[in-house]
Formats: sequence, C-alpha cells, structure tokens
Amino acid sequence: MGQLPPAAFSTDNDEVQGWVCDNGKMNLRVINLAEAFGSFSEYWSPRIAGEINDSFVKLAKLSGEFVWHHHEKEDELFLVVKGILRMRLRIEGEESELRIKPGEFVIIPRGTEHLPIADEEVHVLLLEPKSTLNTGNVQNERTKSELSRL
Ligand code: NI
Repeated sequence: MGQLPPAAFSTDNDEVQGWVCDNGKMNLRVINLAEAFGSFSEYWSPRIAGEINDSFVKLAKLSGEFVWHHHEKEDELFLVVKGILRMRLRIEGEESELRIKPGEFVIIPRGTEHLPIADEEVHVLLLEPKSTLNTGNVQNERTKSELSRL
C-alpha cells in the first residue's frame, strides 16, 4: 500500500473525518457505527458497510423473529452493538439458545441451523463471505439478494 499524505491521518481535524481516499483504487474511511445505524431503518435488510478480503462487513437492524436456515459453506459472525440477540440453534436435533449482548459476538459455523430473534430492536455487525445470502438455504420473502451499500 502506498503512503497517504500525513494530513490524512490527522485525528484532531474534523475535515479529514469521513472519506480519506475514494479514487476507485482505494476505499479508505472511518465508519462510525452510531451514524451508520442512524442512516437506515429497515429491519432484516443488511447494508454493506465494508469489504475485507473475500468477506463483507454488514450492518443490520433486527426486530422480531427471522426464519430457520443454515449456510452450506459460510461461517457467520454476529457482533451485537445494541439490544440482546437470541440465537436459537438446532444441533443434531437438539434445540438450544444463545443470548448475545452488546459488545459480544458469536460465530455460527457453516451448516448449523440457526434462528435469530430480536424481542426488542437489535443492531448487529455481520462478517461473512460475500456469497452469503441472509436466509441461507431458504428462499422466501425474507431473502435479500441485492444489498445496498452505506
Ligand atoms: Ni444465517
């Protein structure tokens, strides 16, 4: 990676917050989670907030119950930013539940049946391969195949 001008790294100047470089070759900016979550309101509709290697960083607002599904090839990380995420799991026919609180994350391994539930509004950061569909092996009205970027 080439060197950026020193000014680009200044942290005491509001004017350099936001995009540092957006020239089509490099995409470097600071993401403020509170601002990012404030920029959309739709539930169960992940927004792409960044790319890391072959994965997307996504932000999603959850409310209510999703659908049981699994991902054949992708592990999924859920980092809770707000609220309490209940993650129901079905492993070898046995149901169990994890509760993930703000500041905590869980990785759901590929192949694992899971059902996210948000009794009250939950904000999550997801980290998962770009190929990951929100409803995994299930295709229904909850499926979002085209995600917008923040
Ligand atoms: Ni999933």
